[in-house]
Amino acid sequence: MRWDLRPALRRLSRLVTPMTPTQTQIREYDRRAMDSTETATATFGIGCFWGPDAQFGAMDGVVRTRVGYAGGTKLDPTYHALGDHTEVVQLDFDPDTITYRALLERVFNFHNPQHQTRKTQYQNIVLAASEDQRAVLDEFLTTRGLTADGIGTRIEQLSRFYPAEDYHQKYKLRSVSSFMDAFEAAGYSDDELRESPIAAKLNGYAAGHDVAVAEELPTPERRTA
Ligand code: MHO
Repeated sequence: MRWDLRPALRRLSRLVTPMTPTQTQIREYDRRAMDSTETATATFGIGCFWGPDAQFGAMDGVVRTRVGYAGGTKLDPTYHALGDHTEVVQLDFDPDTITYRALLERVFNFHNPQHQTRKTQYQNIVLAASEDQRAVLDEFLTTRGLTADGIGTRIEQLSRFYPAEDYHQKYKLRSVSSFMDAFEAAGYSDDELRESPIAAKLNGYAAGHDVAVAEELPTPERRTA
């Protein structure tokens, strides 16, 4: 067996040269990102939403992410008064780069559909936003020998998505002060940070995932101070 040294080298190179985007790079990346009128949206829950927010945000074709509560009936849920809702992540994606089906493949690779968690907050759930998504979902399940009624994963229609509190959005990114400083310097509000395409990538990066943006920002402005 041969050892793959690349992950270790990547971690090492991050230690030596941590990526720190400038406020200009942040604004430029977001200005060039695909408009939200051109993206499609996918919503699902696979446990605590911090992880999938970072994991899916890192993926090519995923343009924006936000975490929130859905799947229940309680009006205006909050983290500490969740009612019957579940923690979910919502992705805006470029359907020409990544399909809804490809996202479903990831979702089903990241959880066991034969199992379900007792606690509603962390249940596995796929919330189809349209007839089209439901058709893709049913076809996808069929090819895996599964049916919507025969699995633990909840398969439902998306009714309402409530964005979670700011401190849950881009949770991993929030722990990297150099990133947060850069967004602050760029003048981003909490809402803008939540909806920021570069924030979705940096959140994935902060969580240790591979993100293409790390290579797309090769010309950091040299600090002259
Ligand atoms: N309280 C758990 C999960 C948080 S998640 C947003 C933790 O601290 O890991 O439900």
